Amino acid sequence: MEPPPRRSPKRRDGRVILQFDYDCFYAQVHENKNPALKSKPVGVKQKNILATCNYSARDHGVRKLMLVSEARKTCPGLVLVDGEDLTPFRDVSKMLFSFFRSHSWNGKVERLGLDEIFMDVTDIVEYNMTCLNRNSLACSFFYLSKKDPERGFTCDLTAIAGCVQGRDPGLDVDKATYVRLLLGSHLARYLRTKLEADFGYTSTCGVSTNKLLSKLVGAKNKPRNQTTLLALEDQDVAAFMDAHTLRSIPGIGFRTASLLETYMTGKESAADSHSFKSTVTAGDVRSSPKITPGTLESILRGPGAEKGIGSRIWALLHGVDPTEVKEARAIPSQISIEDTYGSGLSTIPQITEELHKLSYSLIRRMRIDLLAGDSSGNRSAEEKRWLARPRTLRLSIRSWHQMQSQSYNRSSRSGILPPFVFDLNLEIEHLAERLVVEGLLPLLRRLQNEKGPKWNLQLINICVANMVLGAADDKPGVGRDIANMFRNQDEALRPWKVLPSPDMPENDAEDTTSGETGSEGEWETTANASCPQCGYSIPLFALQAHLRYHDMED
Ligand code: DCP
Ligand code: MG
Ligand code: MG
Repeated sequence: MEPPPRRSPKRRDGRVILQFDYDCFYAQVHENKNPALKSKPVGVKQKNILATCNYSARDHGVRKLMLVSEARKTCPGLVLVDGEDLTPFRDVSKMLFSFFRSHSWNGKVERLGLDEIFMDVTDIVEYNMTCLNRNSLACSFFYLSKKDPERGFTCDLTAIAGCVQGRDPGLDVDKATYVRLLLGSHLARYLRTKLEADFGYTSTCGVSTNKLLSKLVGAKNKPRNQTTLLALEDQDVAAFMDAHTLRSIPGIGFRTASLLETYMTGKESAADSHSFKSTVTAGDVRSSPKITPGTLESILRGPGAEKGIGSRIWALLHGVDPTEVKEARAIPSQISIEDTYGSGLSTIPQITEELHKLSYSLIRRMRIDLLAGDSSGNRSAEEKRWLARPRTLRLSIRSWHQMQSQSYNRSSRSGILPPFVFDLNLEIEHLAERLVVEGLLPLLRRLQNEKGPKWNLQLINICVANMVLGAADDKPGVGRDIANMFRNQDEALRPWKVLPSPDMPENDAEDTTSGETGSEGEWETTANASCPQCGYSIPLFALQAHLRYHDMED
């Protein structure tokens, strides 16, 4: 019988993909709010762990996800700021996403989590290839618009901008892949510099021909830097990939890595992702004669495994990733607002008050995200239009006894969103009050049947979903208004732009989770739980913040 094929998968290197990752993101959000922090080592705390820390703290040996107690010992001068309330991180993330989106021609700008952006800039780069002046590369002009020849920047195209990984064969303007990456590197530098100048955020970027390679290479030089992968031939890509351990390859999760490592070494690997130390490299697996796409398929087969996983992993090991950068969705699929309550909410007046605050934020957010209007804000209420109207209102809660029984699923109830919330002639304050009485309290009562008479709410999330595009509104205008909506979002979120706000204390008043409360001790259990979403083993006290991080990724 024929041996199964071990052919290298086919590479497509016609694209230019940029991957941006903001440096120590949560820490930068705090630093921009309070610039005095910039010169100090800063750790962002969620309960007893550090979600992240700035680079000054990293220079002192502090690491992401370190226990606060350990970080304090490592760096006694560490300034701790609270990271429980994700709202500011989400708002900044959205504002920066709009910045990248506004520079895209093809709309292919994808946000991964809160601090990563993929951008497919192939079309911009190809247009600029047609405009290259080979005789004066050192003073080239990079066009950012086809229509407006003055929109762009000057750059020196005799060399790649930033760091280079791989083998640089030197400039050859006839090598299309090289020229594409060269142009991509200058565009990346321009965008990073502008992001920093306009919004105060530093970032790191990877430049390559697919999402996998740009993400991997971007991590090579951090922070405030960028790296272009020059791997123009199959063997160059293989050489780059080979050094990576399996678990460090995006797209190879804990389950896949652990099954492959067991197969390769013959030893059982750790049962949970936290204690799993990846030692087998992509090169070990790729060059093993017993590995083919077929064998990978049978090793990785099992409950929940996707069909074709063998070929997909085989491709990843070779640095091949055909997945597209998804086009940015103009209309969000849902809008949700939540808060957590460290000491628990137990009475109906307390809960009603919080529901009122959340409803106010939700309606405000709906008006920012879903309303079309001109960016000058001159339109009257009658002239504004809803680009989409959500149909469903959902109330979700998490309460104490759920945490103790280690059942982390939220309880939620949904109903029809009362149409009065779309009334633009009424004040948000008034609409929020009605929404509590007519929409949310009835949903809460339905949840009470399940919970029994006593409340102890740790988290409330209210959400509108099930968007119906411009149904009752002026449909032909919707497409045109989407561009305006992006601008409106930028305007509305501008308050987050690098302005120190002396009247906003470090522990934001809206953040009800940071107070020292009677129930605090109950968080300080040493038990670990496994995250139901990613399998990551995490101390119980940190699980709530970790779950909220996943919620943000949606
Ligand atoms: N985050 C979190 N919990 C995790 C991972 C991340 O809360 N398990 C949050 C905190 C980070 C942000 O997400 O600030 C972005 O994650 P990154 O891994 O990109 O880390 P940073 O941006 O903080 O640092 P780096 O400079 O290494 O990118
Ligand atoms: Mg980051
Ligand atoms: Mg990141």
